[in-house]
Parts: sequence; C-alpha cells; structure tokens
Amino acid sequence: MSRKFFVGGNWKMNGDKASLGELIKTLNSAKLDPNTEVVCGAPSIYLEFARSKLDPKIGVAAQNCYKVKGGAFTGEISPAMIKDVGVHWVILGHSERRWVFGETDELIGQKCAHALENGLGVIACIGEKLDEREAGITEKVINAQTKHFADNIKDWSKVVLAYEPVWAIGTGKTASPAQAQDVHDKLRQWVKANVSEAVANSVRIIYGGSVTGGTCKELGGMKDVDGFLVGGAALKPEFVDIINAKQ
Ligand code: G2H
Repeated sequence: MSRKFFVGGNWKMNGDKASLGELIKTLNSAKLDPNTEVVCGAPSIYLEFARSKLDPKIGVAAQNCYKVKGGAFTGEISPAMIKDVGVHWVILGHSERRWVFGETDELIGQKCAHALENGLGVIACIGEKLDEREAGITEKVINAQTKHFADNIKDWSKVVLAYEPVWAIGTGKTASPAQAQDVHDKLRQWVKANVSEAVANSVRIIYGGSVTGGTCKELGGMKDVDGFLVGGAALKPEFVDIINAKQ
C-alpha cells in the first residue's frame, strides 16, 4: 500500500513574527512535491499567524495540547481552541515534553484520545534514550510508548507515528538509515500484531532527530520511513529540500 510521504516541521520555541514570516514566504514560493504532505508545528502564540500566512496546502500543527476542552488550567490550550484558529494537527509525546516537562505516558495517552475525539490529527512521538539503546531495550521502550498511544486511538487514519530517538534530537547525530529502518520495521510489526494488518500497512511512520538536507534522501529511501519530523533544519530554507526528499 502506498503511504503519502509526510514531512513535519517542528519549530519548537523558536522564531518571531519577522523570522517566521520570512520562512513562510520561502515555503509559500518554493516548488514543493505535491505528493508530500507538509505540516509546520508553530509555537502556540503563533498558530493563528502561521495559519493565516502559510499557503493552505501546508498544514499547521500545535506542539502540544491539554486533555480537556476548557477550564482552570493555566497556561494550557485545548484541541477546541486549536481548531478554532483553523489548525488541524497537534504534536504529542515529543521527548522534550516527556523529559523536560515530565509528561507521562498516561497523560500523553489521555491527550491523544481527547485530540482525536475533537477532530485533530496527531503526530504521536516515541523514542528511546541513549542509555536505553545501549542497554538493548529500544524495542521494549518503543513498544510500551506506542501501546499507550494505541490504547487511546480508535481511528488511526488521523495518526502519524514519529520515531525520534532522544539521542539524535538536536545533537547533530542522525540515526543511520539502517537504524531508522530497523526500528520503523519493528514498529510496523508491532502495529500489525497489536492493532491490525490494515493499520500497519497504512500508518505513516516518520523519523525525527537531526534530519538535514544532507541526510534526508537516504533516510527517505528506506522502505518503512514515510517522512520526517524536523526541528533545527525546519527553520532554514533547506526544509524545502527535505520536503522534496522522496525520489
Ligand atoms: C526532533 C527534531 C524535531 P531536530 O525533536 O522534532 O528536532 O531535527 O532539531 O533534532
């Protein structure tokens, strides 16, 4: 089954209206592969700005959301608010949310369920830390994180799984194409065994962790790599090369 290539840009807590406006102009005027789905993850305060400026063919994602519609939750935003500003995606479970802000698998799962119930697409992030890889428990860690998502997903058509090894994030140390393919293949097998064969064949599994214009083509050529989640390089014009990586 052919899966549409998916490239997400995760701007994290970077940029201002001037610099993001320039980046958006570059993206809007670039020749982007029409067979690639592109979504930019903007800081919450710039979601509406990004949505209003980006070409409609480019999606926008929030970088987080809370697990309920509204209420006394200082500092949080809800899927309803995200949709209210015309945005249709959210990144959940990013390692910075897990390891800087202490989000648990349980909370991330609850957020995922609520986001999907409220019509958002979810970029569901998973990934092992360096000590876990070195201890040989990558598969165990990834499977456990994926299960917490899977237990909260009824409709997989709105979910993209993002494998982001923590040791490769923002470090300049990209996983090798073989390392990425190995984990993506195991993830797809897990989905086949624990969700369904149809979902395993159709779900996009994207790779994140120091992807650049230089590494994207070889990574994107791997059988089970269906795109990327890009941080640092998504703030630069080379993001266009990454969007167009699929040969
Ligand atoms: C991983 C990635 C984007 P970077 O967090 O989600 O960031 O490409 O800077 O490693």
